[in-house]
Amino acid sequence: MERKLRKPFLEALRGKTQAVPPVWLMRQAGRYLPEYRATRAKAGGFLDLCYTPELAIEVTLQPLRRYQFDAAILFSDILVLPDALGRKVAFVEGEGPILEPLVGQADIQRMTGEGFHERLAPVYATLKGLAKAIPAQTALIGFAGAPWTVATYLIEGKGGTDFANAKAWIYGRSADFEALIDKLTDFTVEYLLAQIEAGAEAVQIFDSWASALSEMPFRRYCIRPMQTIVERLRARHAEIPIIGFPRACGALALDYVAETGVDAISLDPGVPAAWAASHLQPKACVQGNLDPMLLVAGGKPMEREIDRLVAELGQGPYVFNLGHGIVPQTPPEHVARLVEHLRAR
Ligand code: 1CP
Repeated sequence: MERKLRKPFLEALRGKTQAVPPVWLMRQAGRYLPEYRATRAKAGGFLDLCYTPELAIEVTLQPLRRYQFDAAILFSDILVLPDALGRKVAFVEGEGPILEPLVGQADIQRMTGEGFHERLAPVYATLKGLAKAIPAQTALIGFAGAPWTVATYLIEGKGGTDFANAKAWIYGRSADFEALIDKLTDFTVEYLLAQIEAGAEAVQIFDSWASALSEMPFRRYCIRPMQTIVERLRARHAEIPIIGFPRACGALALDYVAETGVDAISLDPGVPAAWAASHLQPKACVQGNLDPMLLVAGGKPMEREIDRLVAELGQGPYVFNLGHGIVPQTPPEHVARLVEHLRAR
C-alpha cells in the first residue's frame, strides 16, 4: 500500500495535485529508439515481440533507462485482443495492422473466447516481470483498446479509414453491431482484470477513433461501453485508477467524464488547456496534450508550449503527456529535453 501511495503518477490520477506534474508519453517504447528497432528485428514479427515476455519487458524498460518517466506502459498492442479471440491479425512493416474483416453475425458468434487467457498469458507474464523490474517510484500501466476502436479494426480490417463499413453496421445492422460491442466490452473487462491481477497499477483505455463518431453513436458506443468497463473494474479493484482516451471527441469530453466516471481523461492536442482546466479538471485528472510534432521540432517552441500547458493545467491534478503517440521520426534527445525541462521548472 505504502509503495503505491508514494508514486506521483498514481497520486495525480487519484486527484492530488503534484508540485511537478508526473510524466510519461504514449508510445514511449517504439521505433524512434534505435534499441527498440534492434529488439524488434530480433523478435521477428511484431506479435512475437508482444508475446515474448523477455523481449516485451526489455522494450518496455528501454525508455525508462533513458528518461525519468513516472510510469511504464506495458508493451503490447490493442489488437492482441482480437487476436486472442481468434481473428487473423497481421502487422505489416511500415503499413500498420491488417485484419481479416468481420463479415457478419456468424463471425461474431465464432469469437467464443476459448483459449483467450491462454493466448494472452505471455502479456500477463510480461506485467508480472515488469512489476518486479521497474524503479520504485515508477507506476505500471496496463491498457486495452476501447470496444469501438477495436471494432473498427475488426470490421474495416485496418485503421485510419473513413469507417464506412463500421458505420454501415451502426446505421443499418445495429443489432449485429451491438452484439459485437457487447462481446468486446466483456472481453476487455476480462483482459483488464487479468492485467490488474498480474500487476498493472492503473489502466488506460484507448478510444483512438472516437473522433469518427457523431453525437448519438458516440454516446452509445463510446460512453456506454466505457461506463460498463469502469463499473466492472471498480467492483473488483476500486483502488486501480482508470484513464480514458476518447481521442478528438470535442465537447463530448464533458459527458464522457461525467457519465463514465473515469479517474482521468487523456486529451488530444485539439483540446484548449484553459477549457480543460475549468470544465474537466474539477471532475477528473487530465493528461496531455502536447502536439507530438512539437516534440519532433524540439527547442524553444516545445519548451514554451510545455510551460504554457503546465501553467494552465498544473494547478490541478495533471499528468503531462502528448496528445497522441510519439512518431517514429522523433529525435530521442528531444524527449530527454522535454523531461528535463518539465522537472527543472
Ligand atoms: O513496427 C512496429 O514496431 C510496430 C509499431 C507499433 C508499436 C510500437 C504498433 C503497431 N503498436 C505498437 C505498440 C503500442 N500500441 C503500444 C505500446 C506501448 C507504448 O505506448 O509504448 C500501445 C499503447 C499501442 C496502442 C495502439 N495500437 C493504439 C491506441 C493508441 C494510438 O496510437 O491511438 C492503436 C490505434 C493501435 C493500433 C496500431 N498498432 C500498430 C500501429 C502502427 C497502430 C496504429 C495504426 C493505425 O493508424 O491504424
